Amino acid sequence: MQQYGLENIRNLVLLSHCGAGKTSVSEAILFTAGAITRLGKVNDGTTTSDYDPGEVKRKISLNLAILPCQWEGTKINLIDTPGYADFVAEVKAAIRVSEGAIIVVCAASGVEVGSEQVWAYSEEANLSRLIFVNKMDRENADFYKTLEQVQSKFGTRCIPLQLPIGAHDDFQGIVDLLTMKSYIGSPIKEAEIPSSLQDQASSFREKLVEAVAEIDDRLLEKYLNGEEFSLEELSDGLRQAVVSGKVVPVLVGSAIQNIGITSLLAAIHSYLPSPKEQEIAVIGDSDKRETIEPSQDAPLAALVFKTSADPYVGKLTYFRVYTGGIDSNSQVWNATRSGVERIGQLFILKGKTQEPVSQLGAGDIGGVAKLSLTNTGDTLCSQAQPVKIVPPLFPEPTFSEAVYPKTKADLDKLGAALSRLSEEDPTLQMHREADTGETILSGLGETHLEVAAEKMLRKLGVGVELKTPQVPYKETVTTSANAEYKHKKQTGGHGQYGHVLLELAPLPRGSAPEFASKVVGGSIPRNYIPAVEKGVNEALHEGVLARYPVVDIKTTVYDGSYHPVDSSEICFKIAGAGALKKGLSQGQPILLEPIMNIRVEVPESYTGDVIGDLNTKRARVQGMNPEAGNNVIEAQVPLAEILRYTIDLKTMTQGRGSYNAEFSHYEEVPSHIAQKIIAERQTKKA
Ligand SMILES: Nc1nc2c(ncn2[C@@H]2O[C@H](COP(=O)(O)OP(=O)(O)O)[C@@H](O)[C@H]2O)c(=O)[nH]1
Ligand SMILES: [Mg+2]
Repeated sequence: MQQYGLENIRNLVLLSHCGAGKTSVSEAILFTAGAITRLGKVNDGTTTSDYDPGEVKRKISLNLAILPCQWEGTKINLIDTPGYADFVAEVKAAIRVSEGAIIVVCAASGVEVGSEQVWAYSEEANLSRLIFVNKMDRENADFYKTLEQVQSKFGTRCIPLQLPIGAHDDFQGIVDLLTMKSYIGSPIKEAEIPSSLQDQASSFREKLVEAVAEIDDRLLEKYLNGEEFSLEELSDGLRQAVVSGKVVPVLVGSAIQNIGITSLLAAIHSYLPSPKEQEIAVIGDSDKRETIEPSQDAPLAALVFKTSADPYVGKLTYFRVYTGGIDSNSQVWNATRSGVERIGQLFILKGKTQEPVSQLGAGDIGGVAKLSLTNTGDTLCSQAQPVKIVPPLFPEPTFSEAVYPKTKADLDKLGAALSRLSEEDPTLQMHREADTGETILSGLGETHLEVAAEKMLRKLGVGVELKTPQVPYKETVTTSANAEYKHKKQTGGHGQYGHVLLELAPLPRGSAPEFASKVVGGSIPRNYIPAVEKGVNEALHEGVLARYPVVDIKTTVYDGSYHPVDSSEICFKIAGAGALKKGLSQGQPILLEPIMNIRVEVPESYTGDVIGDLNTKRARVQGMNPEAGNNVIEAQVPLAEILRYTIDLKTMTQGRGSYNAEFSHYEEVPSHIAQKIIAERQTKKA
């Protein structure tokens, strides 16, 4: 197995809106580099990247995929990512372990919202970038219109390195503005620039040269003196400009026709940085951000960026080595969890296949099966020199559904299956809602949870149905009330007797339940009072309106009577519960609902729509503040109104909005809505 030096590796992520062609471009790159012998197609489910049955079925990527290939002695680890926003965790993880990115833009659809989003992520992560304008063979493809969009949305540092020759049915190849040659067809043939394109090529080359000249004083001086750059000077200057992020070259081609891909590979190899050129962000003492230098000779530091349940090897851990190396069948230190981890066989990952290797060196990406301690985000290192690499940051789940197992067998396996899933996907979380008894699965959207449910069935054999979660309504009383209940039975032999008088009083919202005894003169013997309390507490679990738990209430037992022979604890428990139910009915009961504090962040232009929509959801808007180019709207809104807000907001803002919500307090449900809820509960019970 050949080990690559740090400077002979490229880790790069493919990013774009869903459908721009990331998976097709990565397939074409693998094919062109000779890593695969057949060019697969997304529509046939035959690509190296989209191998998961869920991906084949939907014809979209759901997971990141590691796709290594070699080009001129350099190992290129492509990381294909999903474009669909529900799977952004995969994008975040891939970005974290890459030095460079290819932003794929469709020549017909232009820059779509998903591409703006991932552009912002790559900006945040400071990735060196290339833009690939794909699908030049498509009917409405327009390179220059797309370029205008690219420059207006991503800035004028996006400068063409190539121009297309022809378009649509007649797309033939590209003009390279550095070499000033044409590269036609697939397999590629070098030719002169067509005469019709010569003027355009010269003028675009001039812009490129000017941008490169600005990268360093020596070049600038030469440029200002009107001297020509050599090809080497240009190429070195461009590399410097791309690595530092000052220039983002725009390339063009067609993944489906495999045109422009050789030049794309060459650009990846020539212009994108190697792991040697990126400092490693680590977490120092007292959580301070620090950096360390990439090095092959230093002790091991590797970051785990993904964990998956592989159908053949089981739990599969994806890691990127930053310093040193890692060996098969060794021991490493997990600095995040402070424990020793046993490493078995190491693999190079290539889509769904794993190729065993004995060692992986700094800069490279690999996998290992069946780690016991380690999870996504952890750092593996040497115990003598522990380090913690900054892990990927994942968004918090915002969309929840209740999970109902289909059969008794499914129920038994549910807990284990859900924890496997959330281990695999950091944006999936589950919890049991004590108030409703439901198991709640939370993620980033409807498709995300749907895919999780499918995965649970396919990989773990657990069938579930997903439903909108129940709202944990509660009940309380609004006035004080006195109630009496006598439990008395005479059924031959020993009778039953318990008699209780209670006073119920409302407490402020959010109070702890209170119980007191004011019984005097032993009308109820002291040893029966706990039984009364137990009866009351059990009865509080189900109110009289709609069987929701009763809260914010003080119960005082103040009188009663007993029978020396027939009374027992159970009799007083029954009497306590009975008196409480009666008291609740007399206390003008109401229904309470959870109110959430919601914080919605949207671009300025959507503010009106979002506030209008919040108003239809019974929200009280409390503030609006501009923040980092967006508007932040703060409001209080009933939980019942925002159970599917993730989807509503996505539709309203084309995915540009985000929000989070947390519980604030309980409030009375307006009576016309309460009536509906009560009626629904009654029909459900019937
Ligand atoms: N005409 C044409 N179609 C393409 C090209 N690249 C991708 N496609 C199609 O566009 C769709 C989405 O491609 P895919 O690679 O899955 O995009 P991704 O979501 O960015 O990974 C598929 O139907 C592809 O066949 C291209 O260069 N030309
Ligand atoms: Mg894809």
